[in-house]
Amino acid sequence: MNNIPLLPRTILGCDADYDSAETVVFGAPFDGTATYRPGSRFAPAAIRTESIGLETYSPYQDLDMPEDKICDMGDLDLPFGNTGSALKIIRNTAEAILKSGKKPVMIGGEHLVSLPAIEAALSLYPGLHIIHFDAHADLREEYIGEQLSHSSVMRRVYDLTGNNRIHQYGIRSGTKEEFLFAKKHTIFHPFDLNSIEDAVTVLKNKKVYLTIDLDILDTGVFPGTGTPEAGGVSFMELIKALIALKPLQIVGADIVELAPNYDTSGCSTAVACKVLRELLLCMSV
Ligand SMILES: [Mn+2]
Repeated sequence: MNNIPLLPRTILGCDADYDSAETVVFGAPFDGTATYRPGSRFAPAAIRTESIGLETYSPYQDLDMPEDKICDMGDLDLPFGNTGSALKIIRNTAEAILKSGKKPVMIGGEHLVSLPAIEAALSLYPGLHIIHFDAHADLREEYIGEQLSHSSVMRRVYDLTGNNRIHQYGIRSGTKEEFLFAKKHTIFHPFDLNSIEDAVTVLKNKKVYLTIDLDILDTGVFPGTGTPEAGGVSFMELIKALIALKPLQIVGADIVELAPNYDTSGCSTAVACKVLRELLLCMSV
């Protein structure tokens, strides 16, 4: 049947086939360890739908989304009640994408989904550094006895990388112990993105994984999230920081913690979708 108009089924029109793609987008709709308000499991589907309304052209980068470089795999089917199994599925997916020479871009989900994706990237690139945008330090040793929690995700990454391999930006919430830990063990840039050029300088010629917890944004810009924290960065500050990172060798990335149903205006989902477009353009064009 010809000439029947159909809406795109893929995010931002990313309909390259897997074999020819350089970047592979997939959703990880899991929110099983959310410490406060769950709902980020609905983010990948919401972003995919929202992307129908977003231009594929970025005036910030003067670039159009490429038609032949990005594949949208769809969303993983994850068992919400079994954190270990869910993380294993994500790890296997990210590892398969990386091993085929492609860059995974994951849409969470809560922030714990970043752990298996980073594990997969570390298995291929042992010297990997991590850039972490977030309102929260995520450096708790455990949360109510659980070591696998979205509030512990960067501590678990630290267990794998050791000192000075996690570059944290925008952090404005955590325990006193987490802030002390960060000052001692991570490369810590609290509150804002003003010193993003430091990461660009330090990480030149190194492999980098970028994890973006969208709650780094101010609550006025991005209220649709599980653990909102006032005092965040603006949308343009985030976009400028992403563009600043473009010279780096980013081997994988994620955006996490959109919980679309807490912002009934839909604006948070629109913001997330636009951040994703700029991220994909930075990584693929
Ligand atoms: Mn956070």
